[in-house]
Amino acid sequence: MTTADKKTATAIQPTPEACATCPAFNAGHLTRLGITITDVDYVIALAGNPNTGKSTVFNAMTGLRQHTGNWPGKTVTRAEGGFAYGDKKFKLVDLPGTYSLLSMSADEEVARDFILFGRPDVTVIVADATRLERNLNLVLQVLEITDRAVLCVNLMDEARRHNISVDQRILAKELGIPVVLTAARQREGMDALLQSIFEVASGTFVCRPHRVHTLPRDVAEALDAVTARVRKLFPDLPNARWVALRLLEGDQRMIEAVQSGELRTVVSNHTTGAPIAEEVTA
Ligand SMILES: Nc1nc2c(ncn2[C@@H]2O[C@H](COP(=O)(O)OP(=O)(O)OP(=O)(O)O)[C@@H](O)[C@H]2O)c(=O)[nH]1
Ligand SMILES: [Mg+2]
Repeated sequence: MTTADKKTATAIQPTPEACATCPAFNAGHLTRLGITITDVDYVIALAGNPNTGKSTVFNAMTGLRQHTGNWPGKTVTRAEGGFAYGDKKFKLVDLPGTYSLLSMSADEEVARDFILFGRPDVTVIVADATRLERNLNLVLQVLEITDRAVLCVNLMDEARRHNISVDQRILAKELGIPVVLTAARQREGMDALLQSIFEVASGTFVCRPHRVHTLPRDVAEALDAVTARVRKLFPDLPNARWVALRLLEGDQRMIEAVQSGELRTVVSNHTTGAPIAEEVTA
């Protein structure tokens, strides 16, 4: 570890007498690495609707001070920070809020492009427990494109205040991914969230995401054919099927990105880790 690393890393050490089931012991596994994101084992994306607490989770895990506040649209570029948990190092990517992977606004596109083309090892979807139904739209879209996701149902303190209860077990069973209930501002549930991220990233927990398979046969055949052509044009493209689906739907923005080759730039920006605007304060 370099001197700079030591400066940005803050660890909570477990006391020798702590037992493995108590929160103090579990918190001891987390080392906040701040802006130190070299030699990481896994990349974790923080996605979710605007104003659900993504940056609050990011700050709790990295020790950084990404801007938070009680209105949607605060995070407009992606921000990156690090933490260590167990024996692994993680890069955590805080994304702008987005309602849908089909959204068009510039900051939502930043989130969409990273989720689709950034090849995160785990996508954590942070949802608002008081607006769960609306938030599940993005969850289902993300589960269409990745096998490795965790649902973080945040703002549980607000939900309790409004007498809303969330059945974590049924939700996890129906979605096929780990579900963690949190109140990130109070750091409630952060240990369980870290544990789920670790398990999904390391393959200890294998997700079986809920997917809708109702395409008519002719549409499915057309989709296969277009997907094959997209793959041929852009061999490094993750989620070629999703892109093909957009093209078949006549998504003008995607048609232009394919025709102009912009899609290639988006993908190479993510695969080469091209520098992006930093928005974090150590
Ligand atoms: N009561 C409560 N408030 C929370 C919780 N988590 C975050 N907040 C607050 O909710 C507001 C939004 O939090 P942010 O972390 O900025 O949300 P975000 O998802 O990053 O927002 P965008 O970047 O705009 O998408 C802030 O005022 C936080 O302090 C929580 O668990 N309970
Ligand atoms: Mg934010």
